[in-house]
Amino acid sequence: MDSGALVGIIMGSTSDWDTMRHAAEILSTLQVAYETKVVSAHRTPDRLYRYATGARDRGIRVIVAGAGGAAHLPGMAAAMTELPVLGVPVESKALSGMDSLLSIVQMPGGVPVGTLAIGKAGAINAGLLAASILALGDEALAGRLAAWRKAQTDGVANAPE
Ligand code: RP5
Repeated sequence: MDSGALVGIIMGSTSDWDTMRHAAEILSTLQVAYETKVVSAHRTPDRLYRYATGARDRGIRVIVAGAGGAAHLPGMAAAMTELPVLGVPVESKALSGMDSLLSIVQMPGGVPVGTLAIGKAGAINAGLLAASILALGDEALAGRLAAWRKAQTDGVANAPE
């Protein structure tokens, strides 16, 4: 079934939403249809299998996957789909997200995950990258993305006060 979503935002736990909502917010701003799901590589492996293997047929074009700690979700999703997978390391309490980052970034050659920064900046940039990928085949979205970037540039002050 095609839900209409082009970006699948998945995360290992509801506790990741405070970070991953930033990816959702930028996609909303750019009028990109997305869906959000909690999909844990460790706690719900069957759900992950169904999600990753079915995403393309449901119309998903990019997966944004956020997880913390032993953050295997993005890599395992990438193992089961040829869709682009963007990984967001969620800032963990114990190791400040370094564990998440290293778990996501060190993929073996042949199974790519585009790994972003730890935390909010990574989630925002994953949303922007997903939009950039989709904009390659969508001129209207490319225009919205260019306008968003221009507004960001225009909003930078010349001096701190
Ligand atoms: C990971 O474990 C999740 O991605 C989350 O970042 C972390 C902690 O999960 P909870 O114990 O808060 O559910 O699987």
